[in-house]
Amino acid sequence: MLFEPPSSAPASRPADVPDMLKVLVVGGFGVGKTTFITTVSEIAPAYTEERMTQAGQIVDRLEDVPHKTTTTVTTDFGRRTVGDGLILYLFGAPGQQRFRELWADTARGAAGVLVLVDTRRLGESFEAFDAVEDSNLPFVVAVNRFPGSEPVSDEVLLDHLGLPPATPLIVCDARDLASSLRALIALTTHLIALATRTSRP
Ligand SMILES: Nc1nc2c(ncn2[C@@H]2O[C@H](COP(=O)(O)OP(=O)(O)OP(=O)(O)O)[C@@H](O)[C@H]2O)c(=O)[nH]1
Ligand SMILES: [Mg+2]
Repeated sequence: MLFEPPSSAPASRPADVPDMLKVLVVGGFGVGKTTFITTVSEIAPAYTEERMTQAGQIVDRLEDVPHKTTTTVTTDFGRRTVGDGLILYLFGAPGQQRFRELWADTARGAAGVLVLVDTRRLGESFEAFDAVEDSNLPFVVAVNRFPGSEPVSDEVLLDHLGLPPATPLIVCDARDLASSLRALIALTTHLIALATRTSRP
């Protein structure tokens, strides 16, 4: 793993890092965004799930997520406290191009992004990465492992995604609390490291 975050709390925050941050959880169709926010949220999450219709099958391919019957149509919302009282407000946003108009509003004020990817369907992540890169927000890539996904090295994965080799990357299981918290801690540790670097005289 290229990026090995601490297993528990993020390092203590510099004074100029606020005690609450807005973070985005984004990714392609069915990659596990709603599952992730449901797993980590300490409040009842807010959802915008709608039943999928046959018309949607043209754009949202169900082969790899055959039990899926609903999809997020705007945002999921949850909250998680990590480390020394750092509150993360989590916004789960669809990555597909057709939701792009929502993106500016969803991303406003965000400190960083956790981008979930399914290695069986990397192509479906590209639109989400385009949106994240346009926003210039710092991000960590979280590989959400699904059954049948072939093991792939970090280097190859980042290369396929067209990302620099130093991009922070972590593996998680969005259904598992400890694993998902690790991914959130990876993101906050990354954000704190960036803030520390930029605030250094
Ligand atoms: N095996 C496995 N299945 C998962 C994991 N995360 C989510 N799933 C399953 O994948 C399916 C899709 O998960 P969602 O959380 O709805 O994905 P999403 O990204 O919110 O989907 P959209 O909002 O429709 O784009 C569900 O059936 C989940 O139970 C995971 O880490 N491992
Ligand atoms: Mg969803």
